Amino acid sequence: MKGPLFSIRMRASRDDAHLSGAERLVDVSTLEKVAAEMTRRALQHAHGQADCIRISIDLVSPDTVLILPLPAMTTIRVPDFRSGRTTALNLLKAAGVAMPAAESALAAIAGGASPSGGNMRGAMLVDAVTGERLEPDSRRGIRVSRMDLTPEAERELRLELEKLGLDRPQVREALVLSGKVLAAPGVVAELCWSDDPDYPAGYVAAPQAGYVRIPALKPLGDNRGGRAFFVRGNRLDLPGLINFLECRPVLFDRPGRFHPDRDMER
Ligand code: WAQ
Ligand code: MG
Repeated sequence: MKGPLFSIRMRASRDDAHLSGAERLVDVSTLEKVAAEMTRRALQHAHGQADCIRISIDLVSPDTVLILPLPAMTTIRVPDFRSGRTTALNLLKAAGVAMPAAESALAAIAGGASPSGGNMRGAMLVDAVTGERLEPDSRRGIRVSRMDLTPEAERELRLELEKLGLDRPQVREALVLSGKVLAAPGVVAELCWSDDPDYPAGYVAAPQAGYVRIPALKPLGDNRGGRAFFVRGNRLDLPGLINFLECRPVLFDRPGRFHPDRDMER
């Protein structure tokens, strides 16, 4: 990467409902290419073609960029999505999330976490002890932005993922997003699954466990998905946390460790 970094963000909607979004941090020589890729992606989304696509580009001030390694990654094999959800709840519990809080967040994602019953554009913020939802706008949620891989880290990551048969944009983007979420002050865990009806996988991420993939967290064909960030701490600075997640530029300069696949515990 040469010269100053730019944050480039895309969001696409149809009939005012969120369709897709993307966020990258790139140098000026890459901006046009990424803008074109984002446009194509918005037009080809599995939920349908967008009628509104917004792309914003902002210069990032170099002294605010945090440089981190990606989290470690594991896959836990599960026979079906119900076992996947049980596995997710157990991982959240191990990360310090109270079981009722984990269960209610999982149920919210499963049922469409926006007040309209649809998917949120961003993530829920959930109190890990009480289960209370803390995001100021529960339709929009918290949108994590301004994070990316360096080009070298991207090459290395793709080589490693390729060996595992996992070199897909969904996996790369989710790893990057979870890496930023785990670096946020007060976050103890994340739960996520895709909103793409053809993509049933999701993950739980936590500081100790890293990024734990779960190949099925919903039935195929289901177009609901979402994210919950679990937070705790008696002096939690909510505005500071939201500002970090939405605005602090974070670049990942190397992959984390890759642990062998495991089978779910019975
Ligand atoms: N910030 C906060 N929440 C987001 C963001 C973001 N930048 N992007 C998406 N979300 C929320 C939003 O509610 C989406 O509906 C939901 O997450 C799912 O987003 O095989 O593809 O982009 O290891 O559909 C995970 C498993 C795939 C990958 C996740 O998410 C694997 C995925 P999607
Ligand atoms: Mg999606």
